[in-house]
Amino acid sequence: METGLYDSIKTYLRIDDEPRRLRLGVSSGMPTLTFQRRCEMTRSPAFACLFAVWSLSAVTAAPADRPNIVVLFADDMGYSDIGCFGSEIETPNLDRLAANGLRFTHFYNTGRCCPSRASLMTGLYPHQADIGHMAGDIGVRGYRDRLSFEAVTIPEMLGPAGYHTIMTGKWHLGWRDEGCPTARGFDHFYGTRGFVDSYFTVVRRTEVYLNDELVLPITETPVNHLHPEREWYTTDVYTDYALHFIDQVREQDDRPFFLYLAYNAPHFPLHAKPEDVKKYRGRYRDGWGEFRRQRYQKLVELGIVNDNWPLSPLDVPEWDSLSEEQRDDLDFKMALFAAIIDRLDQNIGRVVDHLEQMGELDNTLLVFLSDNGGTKETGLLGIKGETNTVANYQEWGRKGGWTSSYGQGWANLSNTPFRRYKRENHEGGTSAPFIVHWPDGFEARGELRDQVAHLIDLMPTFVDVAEATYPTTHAGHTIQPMQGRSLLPSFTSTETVPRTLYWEHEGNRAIRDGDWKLVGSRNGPWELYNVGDDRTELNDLAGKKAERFQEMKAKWDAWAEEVNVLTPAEFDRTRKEFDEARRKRRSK
Ligand SMILES: [Ca+2]
Repeated sequence: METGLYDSIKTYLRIDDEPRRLRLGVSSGMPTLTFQRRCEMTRSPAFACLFAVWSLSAVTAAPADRPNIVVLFADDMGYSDIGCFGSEIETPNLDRLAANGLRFTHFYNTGRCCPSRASLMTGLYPHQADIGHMAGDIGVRGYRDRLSFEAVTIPEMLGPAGYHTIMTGKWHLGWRDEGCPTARGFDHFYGTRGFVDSYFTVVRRTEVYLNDELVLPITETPVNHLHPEREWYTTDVYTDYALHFIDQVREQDDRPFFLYLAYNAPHFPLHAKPEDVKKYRGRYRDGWGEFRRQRYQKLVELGIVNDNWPLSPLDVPEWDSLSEEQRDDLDFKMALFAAIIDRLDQNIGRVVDHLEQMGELDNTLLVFLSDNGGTKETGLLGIKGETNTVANYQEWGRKGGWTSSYGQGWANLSNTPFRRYKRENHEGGTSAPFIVHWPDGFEARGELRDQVAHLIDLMPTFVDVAEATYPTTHAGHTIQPMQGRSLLPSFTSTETVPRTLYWEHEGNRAIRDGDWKLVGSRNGPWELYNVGDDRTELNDLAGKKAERFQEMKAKWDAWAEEVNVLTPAEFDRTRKEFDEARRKRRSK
């Protein structure tokens, strides 16, 4: 990196260490005013322009004992990939959180990166938040390249309630200034506005921002500006900045903070640190079938999976049918994947230790979850599995982009005991391990909760615990109502309440209504399961329960119309027309 840019970032960090907000006329119990002077914090003229108008926002003085809120988000990690959800991968820090908190066994995401992030952030279904597909614009409601302005984000809700708002990691909900994290409520941001396709380098569309300043353009040798002596590795550096921002806001005042730490781990490519890989190399030589059986057994013993739900059949060739060379290669790929999760857990340990040292761990509501299940986007042997092998690891081990992954067999293991994968709406695609830790908030320790829950529930939960108000209007827009329900009652009760949830992504679709689930894959027929009896979706009752089938399909159709779901054919046509129109405009 150029010395000039590095110096300016160091200066930027120093400037940023000063209080960012000036507070005016704080008086107990009365609304008060703050103004932000972000324009003074940057040397970028464009940025200065953008924030040249001081923004006024009402901040309600609130009780001092409201908890900090921390969301730890994993990417492309399956239901059973951590120890407290049945995995052989070592995750002592997450296991400790589970032992001192709760694990939800029926928590759902949307099955894909962008839609899950949109639902989490807004409390809406993805299409309502304009992220029905990925963060790419096709010019119609439901499918834009940034979050809807008829939605508020969690930080836009918590900021006016007096919370500091911090994000580090992968946003993937808008590249442009109007849709970026700082435009959508975050006071502090370090990370990428787009996706992340490399842990060691910065590739196209993964450029790194510190607040609104581009601090790491595309580069093979990114610098960790907080700790230049340490190697830049996403999982580590996202944590470094999260802790930095926490310290920064705590130097300012005692107000609670919201931290959204969106890790890219363990999403491919298989970028792992050598010291972590060492722990796992050679451990997976018994193959995916054996590890699926072991995880299933552990899930049953933990009480997470009911032994009335059989383990779904292996979805890939038997391990023994592979050549010795392939098995060795796949052992190595899974060791890399396990090492990435191990590193993720180590970093979660850093966050927990930091909160503990601050004396704030007990009054922090901390949740951990994943955005979608394990992925088979990668073929049986993983992306470029035939060419990127153990033998030439030095060539691809740090190469960005779609260069390596663990393959469908190990994804089948990640989603144990369920069927199907990321992008799909069967249980393997949409079931997340969900941990809640909040010692001051509830007395239960190490308990399980079987209530059906979804990403849309986080917004109402946080409204509840922050004693905040979910707005009906925001920045001149009417705001859509929250779609979920607060999880707060389930922290202290095992009582289950029937509910109805919906999914759609790329023609994959589902509705869960009580214990019944109607689900279909793109271009495939609807399947009907009683997931109370058969959560692994093995006994399709579509031909036997005609009335229930019709009733649920009608509900899904009505929902799809309400939230502007496009069929795959409509989506393709709309995108083509939009792209053509844009090309014409640009060529004029
Ligand atoms: Ca993902």
